[in-house]
Amino acid sequence: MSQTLLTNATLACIDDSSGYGLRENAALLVDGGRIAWIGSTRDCPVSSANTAINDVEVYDCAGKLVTPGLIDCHTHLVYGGDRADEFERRLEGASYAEIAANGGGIVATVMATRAATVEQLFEQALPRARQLMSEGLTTVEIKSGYGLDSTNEIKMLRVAAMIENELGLRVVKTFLGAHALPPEYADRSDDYIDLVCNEMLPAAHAEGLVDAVDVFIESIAFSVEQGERVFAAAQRLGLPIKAHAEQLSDLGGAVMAATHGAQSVDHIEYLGNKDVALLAQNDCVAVLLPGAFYVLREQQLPPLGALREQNVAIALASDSNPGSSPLHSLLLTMNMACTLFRMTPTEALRGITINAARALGLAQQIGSLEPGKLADLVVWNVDRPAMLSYRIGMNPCVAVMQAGHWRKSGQGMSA
Ligand code: DI6
Ligand code: FE
Repeated sequence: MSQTLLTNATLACIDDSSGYGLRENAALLVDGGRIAWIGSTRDCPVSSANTAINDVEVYDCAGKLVTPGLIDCHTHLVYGGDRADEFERRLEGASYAEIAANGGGIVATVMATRAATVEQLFEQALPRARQLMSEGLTTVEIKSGYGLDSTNEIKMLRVAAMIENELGLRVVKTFLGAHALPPEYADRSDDYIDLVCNEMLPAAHAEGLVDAVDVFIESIAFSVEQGERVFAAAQRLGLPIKAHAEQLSDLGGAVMAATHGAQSVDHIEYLGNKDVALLAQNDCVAVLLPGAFYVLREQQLPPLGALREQNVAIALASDSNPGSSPLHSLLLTMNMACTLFRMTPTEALRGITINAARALGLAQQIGSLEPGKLADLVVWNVDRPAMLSYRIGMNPCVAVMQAGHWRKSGQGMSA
């Protein structure tokens, strides 16, 4: 396999420090799909003069910023229909409860998802994935959770696998059967959890479609005890677990998930400062989702000070979904995290690279620029990382490499 050498780059390596890991006038050698060497351009092990001999493609980055490929570690990218009508009705004065009572809300998306074929769901999800990819996305997590029965949860996860094949994007598939109570189980939530544990999850797992298991623990969804039962079923199958927790109230879901070894707890606006230490002790990543906070016009801020004090890894994600976060941009997610949560641009970039990789259990492979890791990287037409969080509605992505292959030809780059 041929090698690729990037020269004259401003690398944000996102190394073990808490910073960007910046290296100016740097070079990076890719070999066999992985990063083989990083150093200064002056010390390159190969140069443009001997490319013919070494079969090396050389790209002169001319000072541009190079970051790891971006990772969206929490999305609901596959679903039928949309909820623009609800958005409109709410702005005309209808309450969320009225809309839900008339068959709206999450149940509306469940009905539209059940009614759609695999092909229709795929066609609808592709532009969403492509939009995220246009801003340097190389890995995305996609959850089920709008099927709420075996057939339809499996259908959603199949679509996630099809997206991976079609786009060459790395897709992590998460089973979220316990997202909401389907209407046919109204007032029988324990029976539904039995179905999730004994039928739906084992069936999806048997098809090889489950990389992790998530549960929505909230008064409008499932209790801590019900979440614990789903986690036990996941762990019997050897699957990693994670939770949507403390989004709207403090039920204790994040603490329960962390003490059971969850990879991440997501949302956590209502998590108390005193409970943050448990996340640290259990190496559990805090995934913050500013898109949902923005759309729902939430006031309760996540416990950022305590997360920093306890050195909890903080990841950021789009939570892309048709209801609470119809967001398809990690750059805007970073800006929202800075503006709404007062995260720093450094934390924001670490949140969609190394800490997102940790939230998916993939930090040995991706999330930073280090020799040995997969060569997932993005070339940006900016000179320093804060530009990515600071500007709104500007996409400076010029080239993306996924596992050593250029995805988009390098406009503005000299080869
Ligand atoms: N939390 C959310 O914000 C979304 N799901 C979840 O567990 C909402 C999903 C939707 O409204 O469709
Ligand atoms: Fe979510």
